[in-house]
Amino acid sequence: MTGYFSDIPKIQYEGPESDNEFAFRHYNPDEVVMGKRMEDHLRFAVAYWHSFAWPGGDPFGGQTLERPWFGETMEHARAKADAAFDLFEILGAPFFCFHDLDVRPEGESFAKSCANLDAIVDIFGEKMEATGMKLLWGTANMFTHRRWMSGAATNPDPDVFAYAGATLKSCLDATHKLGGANYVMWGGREGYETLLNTDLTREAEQAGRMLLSVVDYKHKIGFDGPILIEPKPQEPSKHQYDYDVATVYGFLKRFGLENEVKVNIEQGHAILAGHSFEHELALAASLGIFGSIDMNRNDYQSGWDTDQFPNNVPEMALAFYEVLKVGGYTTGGTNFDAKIRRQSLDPEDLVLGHVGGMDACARGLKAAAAMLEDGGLESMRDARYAGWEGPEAQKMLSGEYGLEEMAHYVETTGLDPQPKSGRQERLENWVNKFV
Ligand code: XLS
Ligand code: NI
Ligand code: NI
Repeated sequence: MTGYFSDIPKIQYEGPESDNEFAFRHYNPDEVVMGKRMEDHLRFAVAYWHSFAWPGGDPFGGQTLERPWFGETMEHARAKADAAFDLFEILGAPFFCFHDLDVRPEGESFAKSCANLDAIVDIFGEKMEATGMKLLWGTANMFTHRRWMSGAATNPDPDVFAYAGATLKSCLDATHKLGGANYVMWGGREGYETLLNTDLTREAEQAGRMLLSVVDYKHKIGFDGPILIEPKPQEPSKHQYDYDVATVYGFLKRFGLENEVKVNIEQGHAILAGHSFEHELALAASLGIFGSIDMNRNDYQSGWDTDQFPNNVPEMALAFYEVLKVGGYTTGGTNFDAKIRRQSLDPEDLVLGHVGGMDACARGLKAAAAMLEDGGLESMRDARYAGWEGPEAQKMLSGEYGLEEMAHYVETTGLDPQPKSGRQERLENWVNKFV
């Protein structure tokens, strides 16, 4: 331990009865759930930006958090890396995620910025080797600096498009070098404030072209993790192009990338889009594009992306139910794209935010596994669709019966469909047995 977290012990599992706040009550990495260790199910990741780079600002005030590694020099960046790996060790989270801007100071030129990134990547490499930490994903910050104010790939200025391409290359290289399991692209400022100055058709073509180039380059360097797009409906732009899972899928189809690119689904973004989290997970699974999760909620009253640690176990249970149903993560994981509140000043707050989130996920996972093992929900759902096994139903599905054949079938049999209960309350009660 290098200092900042030195008073905080490594967090161990002590069971649900423990009174120790610096212990897990539910997350027990070695416990086997549905044939797999919890650690391998959940694949927790710590997000570098919120935990180490965020100063605690909001639209009404600046920095509240004081960290010895805050500053724009390489020395600060190295101190930040030391603190980050200390926190990873305390938590026993096996993965982390970062943007280029989180980990290195911006240089005076693009080349200097890249050199700074390379130097930090070397340090990460050594620390990962020494600790066994892994990179869940890397990504490029193409939204903070003023050059990105009108978008990156969707910018009206081709010079910014070029700068975005160069930035993506540097971050893909860094992610590849560190053995990253995925590469994430959240839309950042790919969207618009007003249609009055925006050409939707061009901007979509630009975004598609850039994504094709990313996929090309990924294959060229032999990066075998998936590219993940992270949907979000608004913020920072009034309208974000990657609105939700369905919109992203349509975009991928349009450019023939639906087998190359998957999604990173963030709980809070799902809610902002007017969906439930489990809806977005289930839809991605059904479309074959489920990749990974950003496990951070919003405040339900405030209506913006507050990026809080998860603490609602029934919500986690329904989410992990969808994850288990699709067979669990492959390359993905549970990234806490979450920040503590701006009044949470102490190193303990940062640790305990993660501990609580990990425990909420673990409880949710266990409940989800119990629900799946019981099988009640699946059999009740199957029963609801059982009629489709019949021979006429099969003919309608296969297309053998068109409208005329259906009319003939209804007329000759005198068919008179009787409504059946959707049983929602019974199903909700059933779920409540497990959470
Ligand atoms: C912002 C996004 C961002 C991505 C990474 O709302 O969640 O943090 O996860 O660029
Ligand atoms: Ni996110
Ligand atoms: Ni977000």
